[in-house]
Amino acid sequence: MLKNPYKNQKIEKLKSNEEGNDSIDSVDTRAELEVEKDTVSTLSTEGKVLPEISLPKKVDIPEFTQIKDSKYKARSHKVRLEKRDVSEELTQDQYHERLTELNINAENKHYVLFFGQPASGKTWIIGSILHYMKNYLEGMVYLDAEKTTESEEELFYQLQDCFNGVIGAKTLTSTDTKQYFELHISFTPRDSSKPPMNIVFIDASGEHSEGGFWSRHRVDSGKLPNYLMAILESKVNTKLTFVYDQSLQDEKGGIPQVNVLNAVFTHIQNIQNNQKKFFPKALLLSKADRIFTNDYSTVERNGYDPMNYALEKIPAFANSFFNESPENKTIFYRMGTFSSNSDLILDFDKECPERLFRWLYKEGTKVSIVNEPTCWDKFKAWFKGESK
Ligand SMILES: Nc1nc2c(ncn2[C@@H]2O[C@H](COP(=O)(O)OP(=O)(O)OP(=O)(O)O)[C@@H](O)[C@H]2O)c(=O)[nH]1
Ligand SMILES: [Mg+2]
Repeated sequence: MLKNPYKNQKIEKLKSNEEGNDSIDSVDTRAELEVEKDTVSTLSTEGKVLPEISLPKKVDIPEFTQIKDSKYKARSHKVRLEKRDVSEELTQDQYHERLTELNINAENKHYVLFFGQPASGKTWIIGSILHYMKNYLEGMVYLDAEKTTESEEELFYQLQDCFNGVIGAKTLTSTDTKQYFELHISFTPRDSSKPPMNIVFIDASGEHSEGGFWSRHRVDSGKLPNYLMAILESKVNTKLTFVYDQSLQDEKGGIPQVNVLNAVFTHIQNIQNNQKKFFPKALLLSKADRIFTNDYSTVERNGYDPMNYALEKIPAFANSFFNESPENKTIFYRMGTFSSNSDLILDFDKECPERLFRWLYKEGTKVSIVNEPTCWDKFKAWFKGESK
């Protein structure tokens, strides 16, 4: 049998390397060890003498120094988180760490947070905008797997399956109170004159919005969870959406929807005042297909204007919301036709997801994704008798 004169030497080196390294390094080292084991066992099981094999090349000593150098680490062995566990609040150190991490390259990060009661439609709204981006937007859109946990990747494909009408797609369930999802989406417009945008959709459970409302019967209530606070207090660009679903009945003994929105809005005001900053905001009147079928008379009475509708339905929230800034937006948010039998979208309607995306892009990059006609274009159009 062919003897490997460097075998023990190499295993010793690898072992010491493994002891002194962090988990990612250890994975790399283990992978390297397995390669070594394979090679040796193949040789020994065959039991042949193969003089031509140039073994010294395979176990070349300089390889060890390469393993130590991070430049040469195999990227495919990077360990991914299974999920972002928020069953417990971040400790002071974790919070600090998280803030620091968020603040790196903060000006190029665009976070979008969705607040609203459980079952108000937050996850589906995220799904609809992702479906719009993937299928209709002119540009390259992908989930940045490097920054994504396994359960986020799963949710991303699950959402797409729902909107693509995949038969047997896993049904979307209420967002777990013990975890939250960050969907890191990279968008590069086809029009190279428009800036690319890295946009992160935060899907948190409605219970975490509810937690913002103080109640003597709920332990630790009256504050937002600190994993969300870290985003709000960091320097990343953050846009906020408040989701109101008129079809949800306030439960007896539960927190009325308008109180949840109000409580979150108040926390946001405190952060804005403390840090002298302003978050762009939108109020999404969700499940607008239901609004139009079940509450049409109110819509009609308010001249089909979502702002007037909100002022009539939830004045305690809407009044402050619209008086805070004329830039605060609202929309009757619909995404298509839903089956009345199951959680199935029969026809996708891109209008609202498109409007939401355009607003997010404009707020984030200060550039409109659509080319607005210039005065000259308008003049030419007028001259040709076209209306622009
Ligand atoms: N008709 C109709 N139903 C919708 C619409 N959007 C969501 N739904 C339904 O509303 C239910 C709740 O939606 P989710 O997106 O899971 O609600 P959520 O706000 O994420 O809830 P939590 O994760 O519990 O906080 C789902 O069963 C959806 O099918 C809509 O635009 N129209
Ligand atoms: Mg959800």
